[in-house]
Amino acid sequence: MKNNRRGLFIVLEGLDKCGKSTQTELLSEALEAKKMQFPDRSTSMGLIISDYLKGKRDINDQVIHLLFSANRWEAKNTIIETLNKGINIVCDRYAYSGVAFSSAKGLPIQWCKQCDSGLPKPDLVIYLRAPIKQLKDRGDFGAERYEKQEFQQQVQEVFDKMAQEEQFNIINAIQTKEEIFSQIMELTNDYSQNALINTIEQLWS
Ligand code: DGP
Repeated sequence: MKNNRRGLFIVLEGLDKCGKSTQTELLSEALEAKKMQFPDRSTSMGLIISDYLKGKRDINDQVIHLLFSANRWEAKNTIIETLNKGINIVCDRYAYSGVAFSSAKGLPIQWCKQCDSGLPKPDLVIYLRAPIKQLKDRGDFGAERYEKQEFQQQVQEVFDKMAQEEQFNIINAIQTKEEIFSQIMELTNDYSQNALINTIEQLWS
């Protein structure tokens, strides 16, 4: 999937503990892709976001959304340059998480989208979907600010709505990691063989 065309930009989305990170790891290895993750907690903005998520500091809803968004904007050039070098990107969360989590807190969807409007648009968005009832017992669910069953239910409603509007590819996240991965590979191969991969489009603009 390298040749002389630009790389593919693939985003994995879903609720906390849905298995995105494992699948991002597997897919980026399979595609020899650059692995990315938002929030990127390694930048100075990412460190503030991380403290917020861990409950070490409080920040109002609009300000934290703008920080999450800025954390994506600071990666814009890296995304474009990587794709233009013919390298694929597999990304754990992107602007769709911004809309789902911030609008579940009551911020207007349009306002949330506007902050990320103009970022590079992914070629494929894969939504790992599972009922929160089946995710809440995984790992250390509850360790971070948003990991509460009722809140995640609201986040899921926004993801489900966006899945239709934005043509997400939905995969049932209640399967073995091998089953999920094989479905992700099938989607990716299909897209890579059949889609016209032209210039990088802009998100929501
Ligand atoms: P993790 O993917 O485990 O690093 O967790 C990141 C958390 O932050 C997760 O609960 C989703 C949430 N999140 C990601 N992007 C945004 C955003 O733009 N706005 C808000 N409010 N939350 C976000």
